[in-house]
Amino acid sequence: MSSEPHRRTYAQRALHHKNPAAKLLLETIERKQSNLAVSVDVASTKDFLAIIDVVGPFVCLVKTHIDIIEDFTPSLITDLQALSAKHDFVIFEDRKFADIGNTVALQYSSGVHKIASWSHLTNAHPVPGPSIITGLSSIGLPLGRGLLLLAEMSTKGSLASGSYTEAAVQMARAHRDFVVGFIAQRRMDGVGAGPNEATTEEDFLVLTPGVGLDVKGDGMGQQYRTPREVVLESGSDVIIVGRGIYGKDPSLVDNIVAQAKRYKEEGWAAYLARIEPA
Ligand code: S5P
Repeated sequence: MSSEPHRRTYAQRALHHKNPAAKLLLETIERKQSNLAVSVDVASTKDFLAIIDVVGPFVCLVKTHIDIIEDFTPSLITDLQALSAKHDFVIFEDRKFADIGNTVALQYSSGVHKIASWSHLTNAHPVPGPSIITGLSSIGLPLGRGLLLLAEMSTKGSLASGSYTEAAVQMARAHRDFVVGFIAQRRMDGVGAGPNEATTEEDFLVLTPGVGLDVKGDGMGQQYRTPREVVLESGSDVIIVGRGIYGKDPSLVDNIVAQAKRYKEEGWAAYLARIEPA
């Protein structure tokens, strides 16, 4: 078996992951043969639930921005959890926490959205330093949740590069029980490791946004690469697609299904090519 995580199958990697949320994601990817995550960035509860019900069969994960929803009520969460059970997908609230430990712990556990109570995965900017992980893990770890650090971003001119990215990976390495991987544009294996630091045992998940087959950007700084570039060439584990799937019109169900199938197939073909023996 290869020691490089991205040369192993999702199923092999699931066996060795101790964090329950990471394990669930890897198992779900394998079971559904899908490394596609859909990012559902719409403002109404009706569109939000309708899109998720339609794409559900094709995705391993649904990524939310719960604070975008204009008519939010707690029953939305019950409905989201029912869809997660019906279609077998993991939930990732893309909250991008970025404050001191005490504040993020409150933002994660409390307020209107109570994210920790329903989201298997969430993410944080490493900018405050390791205390952001301490704060979030005090809430999330007892619940079996997992955290992704934003080591890189998909946007033009992103400041998350070079030594910042290396420091993010070092922070993750020091908290492997709770930090299960990265939002990044490529694999982070060995990034920022000292010459004598053994990193062969680590298996961080890499989830990559900025994925599109038809356009290269959105006119607001977003940059798109294809599933093949992301999964095969850059070694990412999950492609995150938003407007590429529902963008034309959230009510065009046939088109959403067609796009979800298309991205699922592209993402899986790129993974199969990646794990092929050299
Ligand atoms: O670097 C990033 C990190 C994230 S989480 N770039 C991103 O685009 N995202 C998120 O992925 C972003 O907040 C949005 O929800 C999604 C991309 O959406 P799309 O419509 O451009 O595919």
